Amino acid sequence: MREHRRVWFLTSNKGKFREAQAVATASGLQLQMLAAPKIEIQSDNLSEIASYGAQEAAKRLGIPVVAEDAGLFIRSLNGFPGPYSSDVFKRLSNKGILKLMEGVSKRNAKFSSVAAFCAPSRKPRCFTGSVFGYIGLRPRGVGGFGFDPIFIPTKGDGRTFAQMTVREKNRLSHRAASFKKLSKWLLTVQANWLKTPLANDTAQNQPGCLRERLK
Ligand code: ITT
Repeated sequence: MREHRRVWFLTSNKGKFREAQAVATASGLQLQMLAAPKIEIQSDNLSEIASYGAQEAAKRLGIPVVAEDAGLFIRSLNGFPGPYSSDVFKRLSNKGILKLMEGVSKRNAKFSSVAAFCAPSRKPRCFTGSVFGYIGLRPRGVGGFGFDPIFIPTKGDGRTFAQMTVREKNRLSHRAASFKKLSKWLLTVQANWLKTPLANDTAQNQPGCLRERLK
């Protein structure tokens, strides 16, 4: 039965996948990366974005899928960039965020993650995780991805996420929290879905074919 404890995670973000995979593996669940961006709706709600992405992919692929939406919420910027984090990072990067924060002393921020699971013809199920911290004065570290070099978790030791290993970041992170909950739920409450033949066991469910069906 163990070999069926696997599920596809639809994401184009390798850093995200690495972190989620480490958490899921520790719980006994194997995540497989389906390297395509999730199908996104315009919304200011992470749960809506993650749910839609998972539901739409499960419908098109005919197999259970996990999708995640995450964002950085900066208090002094009224929660910006929040659900728009992906686009904002591409346009402004960390330098742009630090510029917006010039002269701002209250630098509190949080990362949130919503991991959504959806099986075909079912309603999606969401799991949330958050981590509180603050925005540093300059980028530090080369690990992780995205806003990691400027985010310092309150419960850490003063280092940014980018100065931590994946294991260290996973002790504190929003993503570790959401994927821990999702893995536990999948392996207990929804164990039946994991008994279905694995998506990549059949020819039409090789990653290349799955990606084609998402287009
Ligand atoms: P997929 O949609 O393909 O999963 P993505 O990178 O576009 O990948 P999101 O839509 O969830 O993922 O975008 C969230 C963005 O917020 C992400 O691209 C990063 O720039 C940032 N972000 C989210 N979680 C982060 C983390 O743990 N560390 C640093 N930046 C993070």
